[in-house]
Amino acid sequence: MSGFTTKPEPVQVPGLTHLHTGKVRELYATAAGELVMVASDRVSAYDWVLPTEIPGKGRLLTQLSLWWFEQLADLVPNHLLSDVPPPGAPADWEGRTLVCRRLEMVPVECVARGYLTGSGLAEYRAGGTVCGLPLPEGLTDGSRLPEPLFTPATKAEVGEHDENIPFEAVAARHGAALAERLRGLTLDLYRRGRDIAERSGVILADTKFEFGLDSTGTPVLADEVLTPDSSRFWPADRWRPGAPQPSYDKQHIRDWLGSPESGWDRSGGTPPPPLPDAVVERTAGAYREVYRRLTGDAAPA
Ligand code: PZK
Repeated sequence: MSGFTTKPEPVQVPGLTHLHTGKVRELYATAAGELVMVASDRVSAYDWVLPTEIPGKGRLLTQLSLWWFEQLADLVPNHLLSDVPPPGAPADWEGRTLVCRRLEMVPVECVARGYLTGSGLAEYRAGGTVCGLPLPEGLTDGSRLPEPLFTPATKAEVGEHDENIPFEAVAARHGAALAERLRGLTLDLYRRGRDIAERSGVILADTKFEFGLDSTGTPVLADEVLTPDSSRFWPADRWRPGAPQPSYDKQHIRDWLGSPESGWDRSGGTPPPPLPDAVVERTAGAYREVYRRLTGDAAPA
């Protein structure tokens, strides 16, 4: 297990009901029944929420998600209602708050993979498949897949890893029609994101979407989209299949936590130590760089 070193106390706002503390976000409901997602500057690595924040991360990921929702809007309706914090919200919620339609969430992580790594690579090494889908021989960590795959997963309990499941399990649980629709949407969204990122010299290796159903049963794109917290982004000019690829955002954190300087034993069950200022700065710079590359604009202040 793992998680928080100390779980943060959520900010209380009159008129909002706090629903949930995620690893890096807070979820509230308005009296009118809308949802309010507030992104913090918290960061996770190796399944821990680190004791050190990355200044500006919450705003940057929120603005990136908003930008992507626009890029994807013609493919599927989404849950966004507003980016204006509710009345009475703290001033520092500006830019990191999304007001959303409350949906009946489909409890399936809709993952698309265009490259082989992570849990997909582990399953491939064990038996040549990913989510039961057969793949050609000879693929390695970071290989581009012949076609993007829909590799659904079930959300695990807090502290556990999501479990990859076959498409048939989604169909059995949620009906073939919805399963096929989610697969089609996930792959369409992935291909759009991949193509946009590719033009910026960024590889979108894989990503996770979440969908909810509106009152008519129509799938609606929810959660955050195509952020570094829901996706693997790799700098294209450093792509070398055969070993773990450097991650755009968290590489400096992982490198430092894995180095003798941190003094941390990843498998020892003890929480990770605070990050040095230089690692915080480099990580904040990496987030700004991926934002600038993808959107073409300077990162939000
Ligand atoms: C919903 N989460 C995850 C998000 C957190 C946790 N549109 C929606 N309708 C109903 N439920 C959700 C959504 C969305 N998105 C999302 N849990 C429920 C989550 C943000 C912060 F702490």
